Amino acid sequence: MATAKHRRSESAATTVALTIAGSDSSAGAGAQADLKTFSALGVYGVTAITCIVAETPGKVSRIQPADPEMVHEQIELLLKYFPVAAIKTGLLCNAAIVAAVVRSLRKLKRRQLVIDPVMIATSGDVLLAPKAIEIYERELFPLATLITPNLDEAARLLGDSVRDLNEMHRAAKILGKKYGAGVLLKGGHLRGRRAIDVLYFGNGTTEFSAPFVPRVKTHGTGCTYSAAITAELAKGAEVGRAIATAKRFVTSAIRSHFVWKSGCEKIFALNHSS
Ligand code: PXL
Repeated sequence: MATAKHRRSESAATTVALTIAGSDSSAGAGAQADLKTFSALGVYGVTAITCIVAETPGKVSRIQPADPEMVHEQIELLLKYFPVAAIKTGLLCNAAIVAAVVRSLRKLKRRQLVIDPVMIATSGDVLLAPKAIEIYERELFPLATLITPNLDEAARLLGDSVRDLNEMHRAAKILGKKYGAGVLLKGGHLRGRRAIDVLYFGNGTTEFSAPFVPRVKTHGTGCTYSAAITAELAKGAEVGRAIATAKRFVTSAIRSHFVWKSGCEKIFALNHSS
């Protein structure tokens, strides 16, 4: 007969997701946002930290990359000891770290991998060394289940701007075919009445739409969205369903945001527990 102690430990086993991301001191983006999102969606999160970012929601002050071997070791250890069901990457900082991540992920047989190609913060700060983008394109993107660029990142990858919904469909398809992966192109930055994203997956495109929440200076929405997709994939959802649930989650986190007064400014943060 199972003892109470045994029953407790068995029921505590839960779905695990891994984020490979930077640490954001203000905790609205990066690994902190990913962990809060995983928890809110009932998934246990583990982390491989790629860099430490000293920042407040409006301003990146300093970035210190981790040693690439240290990034590699965190990932290897976690994959060896935890039943990781899905993985996401966030800010990978430089070419050597992207290469270290590829080295670990390439050898996984079954892979649910969401890549948020973080290059530029919402504040406009450049977060990724240009040489790293080459390795992303050549080695990391082809391993992905889903890549989640925003319009600026898609423009950088295409070498051409993406200005409206029609162009978003076209761009998602071109990038998806180019990298052999699903692409969720996020249109939030188009600033219409609705925030519309376009998914290219399988052989066609689908739209995901939610009301645009105005007057919130968001920070960490991309991280939160891709973490929520990762959590849902980890729990077994298929890609379209995972995105629909994640879109509702991020919209609600924006709508129920926190705001503080800081000198003459306001600082905003997403509410991940909404
Ligand atoms: O939102 C992009 C982002 C991702 N990861 C980390 C960050 C930021 C933005 O500032 O600091 C660690």
